[in-house]
Amino acid sequence: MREGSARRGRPASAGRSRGRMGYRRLVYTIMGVVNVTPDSFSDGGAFDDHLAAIAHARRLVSEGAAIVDVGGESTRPGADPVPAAEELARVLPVVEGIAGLGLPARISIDTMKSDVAAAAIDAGAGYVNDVTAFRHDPDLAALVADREVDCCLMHMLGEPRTMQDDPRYDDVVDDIKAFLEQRMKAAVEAGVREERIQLDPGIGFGKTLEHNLELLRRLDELTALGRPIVIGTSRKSFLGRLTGRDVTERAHATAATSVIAFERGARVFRVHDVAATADALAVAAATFARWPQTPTRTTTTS
Ligand code: HH2
Repeated sequence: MREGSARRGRPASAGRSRGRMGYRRLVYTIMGVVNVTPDSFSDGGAFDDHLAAIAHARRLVSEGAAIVDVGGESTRPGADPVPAAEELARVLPVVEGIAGLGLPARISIDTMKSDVAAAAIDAGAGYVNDVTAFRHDPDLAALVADREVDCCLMHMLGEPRTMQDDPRYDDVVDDIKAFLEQRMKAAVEAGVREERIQLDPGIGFGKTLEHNLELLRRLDELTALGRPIVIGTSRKSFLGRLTGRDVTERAHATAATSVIAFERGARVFRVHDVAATADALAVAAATFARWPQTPTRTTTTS
């Protein structure tokens, strides 16, 4: 997948079509989160009704998401694994429903299991977001290669149940960079084309507050890997520690980290609060990337 159009409400693919201005420069992509789980850390239970999840995806796209990331297994610290059949029962009707809407956005399946990813791809997903970077299920790499879909390989230290138990690194950025490089190499060896791969340092996945901040501060070092960097700070606990805010009140802090990450080279932003981050990135892109923004809608307050 290429990076998405900077224009709000436009999908990544909008950047590929020739319009009046010719090919648009591709600046960033917002990936909106659709969790179909009872226990996700910030929105667990909010969208476990399939119709509510589908409607939520529609709303995220109207707010500027070019990808919707559908997940059926929480990876919050301490989470227990979910059997594939249960995960499939959660996500498949939602992927089918979103695909049926014909939204101007791509569907991502957030899973570490090849059976779940295969069914989601059959139903219309074109992107596999694996928080284990193909370590949990090596068949997932071959599936991504065979089906010629895009993927995100993320860093996680350990596994969700234990990852926040005293995480340590020699140098958090160097260690994660080496990990991502090695996982990218493994994916390519399994047949995944390099241009299909995006990389994510895994904010909050086996990281202390200081690790997360160090990663944000030095994110530009990961761009040397030559692939788009995905960043997922949305509503995470380190933002709660910094602001004192409850999990559903972290949209502003998320937008702030998205701007920092954009300035340091991140190009895909996985967020729950799409509207807030879309506004923040519109301003950031105009400032840092000299990308003039024309809003696709205007709002007034009476
Ligand atoms: N974070 C979460 C889940 N998937 N994928 C990528 N690529 N990057 C991330 O940072 C990331 C991710 C955790 O957030 P959420 O889905 O809201 O929570 P939960 O795992 O509890 O469902």
